[in-house]
Amino acid sequence: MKIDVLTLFPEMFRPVTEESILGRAADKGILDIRLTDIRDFSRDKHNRADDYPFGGGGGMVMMADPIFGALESVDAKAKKVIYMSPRGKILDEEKIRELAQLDSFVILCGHYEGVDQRVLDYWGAEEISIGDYVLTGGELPAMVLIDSVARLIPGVLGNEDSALNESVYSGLLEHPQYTQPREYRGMEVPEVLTSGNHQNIALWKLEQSLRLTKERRPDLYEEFVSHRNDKNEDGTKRFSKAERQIIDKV
Ligand code: 4FD
Repeated sequence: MKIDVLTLFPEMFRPVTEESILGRAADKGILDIRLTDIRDFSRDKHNRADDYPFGGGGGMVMMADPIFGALESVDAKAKKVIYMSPRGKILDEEKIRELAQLDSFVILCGHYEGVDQRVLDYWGAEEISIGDYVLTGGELPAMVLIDSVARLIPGVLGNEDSALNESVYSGLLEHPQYTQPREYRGMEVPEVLTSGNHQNIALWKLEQSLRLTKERRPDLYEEFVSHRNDKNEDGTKRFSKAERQIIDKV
C-alpha cells in the first residue's frame, strides 16, 4: 500500500513510520509512506503556505495554491484524498477496514485553522476525525489513521499479534491479559489460564470480555447480546451451547 502524506511538518512522521512495526512493513515492501512538504510548492518569495482568513476571525488558513501543487505532484486526481479534520466523520473500525483494501490514498494534514475550502471542494476530499477534540495540526491524527490501517494489511503484524486474534469475539472489549511470573507481589494469575484446558480458557476469556463490555460499554454489550442466536455463513450456530450459557449468565 502506498500512502502519500502532505504536510508542513514531514519530520514529525519519520520516527513513527521508520520505527518498529511500520518500519518493518516498509522494509518488507508492504507499506510505502511518501512524505511531501507542502512548503516546497509555495511560489511566494518567502515560501509562505498560509495567510489571514477572509472575513477575519483570527488564526491562519493554509493557502490553496501550495496544496494544489503538492496534490498534483502525487497524482491525487486518481486517488482518494483524506483530510484530517475535527469536522470529519469519526474514524471507526469499519472505515479502517475500508481503507485497508485500497492500493493507495493521500492524506492531507492541515495546520492552524485548516485549509482553504476550495482545496477540499476541488479535490473531493473526505474529512476524517479521530475524535471530538482539536489539535494543533492534522499530523498526529494522520499517524493514528496510518497505524490503524497498516496493522490490517496482511504481513504487517507478525502471526503472534495478528489482527485476526481480535475478530473472534469482535464487538466485545478485550479480556485481561497476564504474563510471567505466575505470582507477582502476592497477586496470582487466574488459575484457569495456566490449566492447559483450552476450552475452559476460551470460555473464561468470553466471560471476562462480556463482563467488561457490559460494565464499560453497555451499547456494545446490547448489540452483541442481540446476536447471540445468529448463524454462521454455513448455517451452523455462531455460539456453542457452553458459550450461550456464559452469555446468558453475565
Ligand atoms: N480530531 C483533528 C484533526 C485535525 C486537527 C485542523 C481544521 C484544525 C483534530 C482542520 C482545524 C484541521 C481530529 C488541525 N485537530 N487540527 O481528527
